[in-house]
Amino acid sequence: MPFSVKTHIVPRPLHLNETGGYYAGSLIPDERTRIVFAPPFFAQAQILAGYLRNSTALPFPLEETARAEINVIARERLECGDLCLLLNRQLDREEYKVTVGSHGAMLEASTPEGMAHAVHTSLQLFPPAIFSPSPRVGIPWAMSSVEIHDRPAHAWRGFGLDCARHFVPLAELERFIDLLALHRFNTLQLHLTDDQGWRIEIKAYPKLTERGAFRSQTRFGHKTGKGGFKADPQGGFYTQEELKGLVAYAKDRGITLIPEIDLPGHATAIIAAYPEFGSAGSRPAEPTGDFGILPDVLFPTPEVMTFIRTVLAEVAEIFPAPYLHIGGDEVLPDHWQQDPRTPALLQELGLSSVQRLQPWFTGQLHQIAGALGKRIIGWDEVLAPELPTDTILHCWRGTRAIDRELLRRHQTIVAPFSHFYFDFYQSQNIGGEPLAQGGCTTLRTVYGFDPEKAGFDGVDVLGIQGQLWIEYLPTRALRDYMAFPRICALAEVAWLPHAQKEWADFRERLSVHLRRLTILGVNFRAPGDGDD
Ligand code: TNX
Repeated sequence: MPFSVKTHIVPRPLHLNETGGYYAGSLIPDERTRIVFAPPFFAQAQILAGYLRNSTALPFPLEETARAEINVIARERLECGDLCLLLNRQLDREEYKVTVGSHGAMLEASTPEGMAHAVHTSLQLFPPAIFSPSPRVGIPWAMSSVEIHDRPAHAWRGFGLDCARHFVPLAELERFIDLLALHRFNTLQLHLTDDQGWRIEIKAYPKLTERGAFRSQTRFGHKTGKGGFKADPQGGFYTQEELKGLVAYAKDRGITLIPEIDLPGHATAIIAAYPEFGSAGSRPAEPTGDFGILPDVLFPTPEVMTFIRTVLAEVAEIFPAPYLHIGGDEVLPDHWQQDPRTPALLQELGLSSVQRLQPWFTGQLHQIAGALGKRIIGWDEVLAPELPTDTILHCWRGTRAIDRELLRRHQTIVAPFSHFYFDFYQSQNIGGEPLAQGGCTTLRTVYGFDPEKAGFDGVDVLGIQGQLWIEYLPTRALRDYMAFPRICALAEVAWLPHAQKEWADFRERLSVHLRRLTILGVNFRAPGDGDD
């Protein structure tokens, strides 16, 4: 028996017609089934073949077709029993179609990004075991017959991963990209620097990683609770070559990597490496193993501005995305206030108070990034009357904390902690849960997010983003547990128009989807009955 004739795709495609099912014309691949691809889609054909070969042990030879355009070869190819990845120039960048019948499967897109979505949706038309990394026997490898025509509601479907509080190994980043691609996200923001570690090689400033990437101790438990510090020598960083490889890996899967260099606060690791860049009061011996908001902040001397210009130029070389995320969150003015150089600096810059220093700083970052051909993204604390209007705001505190009039001047990424921070508990019943940041954001809370009700009506919303901060998540297993299945719900919030979401339908599809995640080795939290 086939596992099901119903499809269980997450996130749900916008238009899906279940035209048959296993007995009514599904595609049953065999030794002769080929993956035929139009030239732009070689990478996506390889990704598809990789999954299919691993689990089925069938050969799935790749064959490039010279006649790439859908209208020339579609029908003829479909009759061959092949899986065909074809160019359809009529579709938008992320729009795609999938048509499956007993005589073949046709995937259509106009760009590699669109084709990546077509591939990841198509894989979900097979039994969940298709995601097995090793051959499985006794599975009916049928692909459900469907007609899908799909496109996302939001242009920016992002996820922000903290790689600074702990070092996240490169292989885990690749796997995380695979999982985001499976859920048709298109953006991964890497939080590469913070008080606890600097994770990106910068050739002009080698001490950033020699000293700034390693620490000797880490807090256990919450600051407010019993806890304390334990000896915990750890750290690590990514070389520029590794990151360039990761950019290419993500691109083939339809995902753009956005680097975040958090400035001018969250700077303990920088100041540990280069003490002369700090303000009065900041002399950390190493990146901190503590969490929370720390007072270490850069002091904008000419040397520091040169440092920032050089760092951002190296970063911009690695990441081709048109954006640089410059952080800007949680900057305490205390050390600026205490620094004897501050009064002269304020006078020189014509600033009325130390409070105007961060807006001035953001303006400098805007200029530096602009000269590199990039737009800046900043956390919502950078919002100020003098903020250049092409700055993208990354709203994490919710619109109540923000001046709505000012917000309307900017393109915005919607990322409120109340719904999209996956370091929060996912159950009211925290007794059985691993230590988390606090708060509670259940699967249902994530799924129910409505941008209009959250105060983003009238705001130029670019899209949606979730975040995983990893202060309390030192292992991959814990990171999986907090990220999944909330990422599945987030994916659907980002992909479908709000009115098209249906909680009961999502939960039903999710039950099958969780079998896929199990086979992929994801340590997700099994959703409970009562608390989600
Ligand atoms: C706030 S969100 C932060 C992070 C923390 C997070 C913990 C933001 C811009 N700053 O540095 O990790 O809260 O939930």
